[in-house]
Amino acid sequence: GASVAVAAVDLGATSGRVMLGLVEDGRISLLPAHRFENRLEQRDGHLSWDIGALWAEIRHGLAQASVLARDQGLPGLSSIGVDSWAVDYGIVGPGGEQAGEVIAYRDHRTDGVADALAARVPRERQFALTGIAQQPFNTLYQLAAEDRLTGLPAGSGVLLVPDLVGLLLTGERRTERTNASTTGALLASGDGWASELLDAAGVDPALLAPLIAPGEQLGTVRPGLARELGIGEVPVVAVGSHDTASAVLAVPAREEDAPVAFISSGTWSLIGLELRAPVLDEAAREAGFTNEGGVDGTVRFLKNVSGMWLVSEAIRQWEEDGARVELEGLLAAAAHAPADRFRIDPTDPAFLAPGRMADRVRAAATVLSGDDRFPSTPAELVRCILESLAETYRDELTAACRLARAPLPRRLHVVGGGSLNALLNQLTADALGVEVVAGPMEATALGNVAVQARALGAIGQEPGGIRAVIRESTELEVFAPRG
Ligand code: LFR
Repeated sequence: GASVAVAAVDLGATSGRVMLGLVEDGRISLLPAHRFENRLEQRDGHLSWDIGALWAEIRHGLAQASVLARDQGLPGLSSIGVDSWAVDYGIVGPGGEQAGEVIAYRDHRTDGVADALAARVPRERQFALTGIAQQPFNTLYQLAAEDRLTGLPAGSGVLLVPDLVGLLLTGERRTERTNASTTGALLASGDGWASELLDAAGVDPALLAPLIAPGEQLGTVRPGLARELGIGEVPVVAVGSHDTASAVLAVPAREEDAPVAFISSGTWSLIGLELRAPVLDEAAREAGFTNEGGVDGTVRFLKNVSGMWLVSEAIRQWEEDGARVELEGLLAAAAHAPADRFRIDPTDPAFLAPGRMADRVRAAATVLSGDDRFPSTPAELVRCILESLAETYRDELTAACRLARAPLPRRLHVVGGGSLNALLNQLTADALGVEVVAGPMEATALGNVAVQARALGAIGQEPGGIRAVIRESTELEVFAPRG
C-alpha cells in the first residue's frame, strides 16, 4: 500500500479542486476527490470571489479525499495543504470572522493607485526594496485602495486567500512566504515587510499575520470541523501557497538544468527562470519582470503574460452570444487557420478586466499579412492569440536570460493546464528554437502534495529530491523546434 495520503486544496481563478495525493516508493499519484467551478461576480459593487461557496466545496472535497484514502486501505489523511492564485485577501475580525467580500484582483478599484503610490515612494525604490513588478493588482495597491481598513476593531487582520482557508481550517493566522512575496510589500530578502511601503499605503503592519514557510505546520484541523468532515484532527502544513510557487516546484527539471526555464500555463502564463537570487537592477524593473519567492528560498524571475485567460474569456463571449464552443474543437480549427496574419500584445494590461474579450482582441489585432483587416472567425482569433503568445514567450524568455546574465536554456518546461495545448507548445518551440517539454499538467497539485510529503518524511530533504519524485511520477511530451 501507499505510505502516505495527503489532500491538496488548489484554487484557481476558474476552477478549484481537492486532490488526494498518494506517495509511495518515490512516486506521487493524484486522485481527484472533488472539482468545482470558481468565477468572478459583482458583489457589493466590486468584482469579487464567493469565498463562502468555495469554503463549502473545500469542506466537501476534504471529506471525499478522506473517504478515497480509506478506500486505498490507508487510515485517512496524513495532512492538508492549500494553495490559490496570488495577491487577493480577506479581512477578518478579532474572532476570525470574515468582514466583507474578498475583492478580486481584476476589479477596477486599483485603477491609478500604483501611480498615486509612486508619487510617495518612487517606482525605482519600490522595486529595489521588494523586487516585485508593479502590476496594478498587487496586494499593496489593493490595500492602498481599500476603504474598509479604518475603524476595524483591535485584533482584526488581513489574510491572503490560502491563509484565509488555513484560518478556517485551524483557527491559526499566518502569512505564507511565497504568496507574501506577491503582495509587493515583502522585502526581496524575505526577511519581513517593507514598512516604508505599508506606511505609504496606509496599512497598519499589525494587520498582517506572522510569516510561515512551506513545510512548516500551520496547525491542526479544528476539532468540530474534523468531526463534521470525518477526517480527524490532521495537521495543516504550509505549502507553496502561491499556486505558481507550487507549480514551478513541480517542473521536472534536473539539477544540472539550472537555471530552469519554465512557463506555468493556466489562466496566466508565467514565463521566466528559477534563480538563487533576485535580479534587482533597474533594467529588470523597466522590462516588467518580477522576483517572486519560491519554495526553499528559490526566486522566480518572471513576466506575467495573459495566457489562456484571453481564450477562455473569448469563449465566454461567444457563449453569451448563443454559440456553442468547446476548446478542443476550437484549437483543432486554429491549427488549420492561416498562419501569421494578426498579432496582439498579451502583456498589455488592457486585457486584464473581464468582458467581451473576442471583441477586444479583434479591435487590438494588428495586421501582419493578408487582405483581412481583422480576425473574423473564432479559429482565426484563437490562432492570433496563440501565435502572439508564442512570440511573446520568445521575447520574454530572451529578455529574462539577458537580464539574469544567463545563457538561453536548451529546453523550456511548460507545466499546468495550458501544457495540454499542443498547438501552442509547437508554436513556442518553433519561435524559440528550443525544445519544449510539456507536463505535468497537474503541476500545482503535485507541488502542493510534494511539500507535504517531504514534511512527513515520505520524500527526502536532499536538493532536487522533490523534482526527482515528480520525474518518476509523470509522462512528458517533447516538442522539437521545426525548420
Ligand atoms: C496564477 C497567479 C499568478 C498571479 C495571478 C494573480 O494563478 O497566481 O501567479 O500573478 O494569478 O494572482
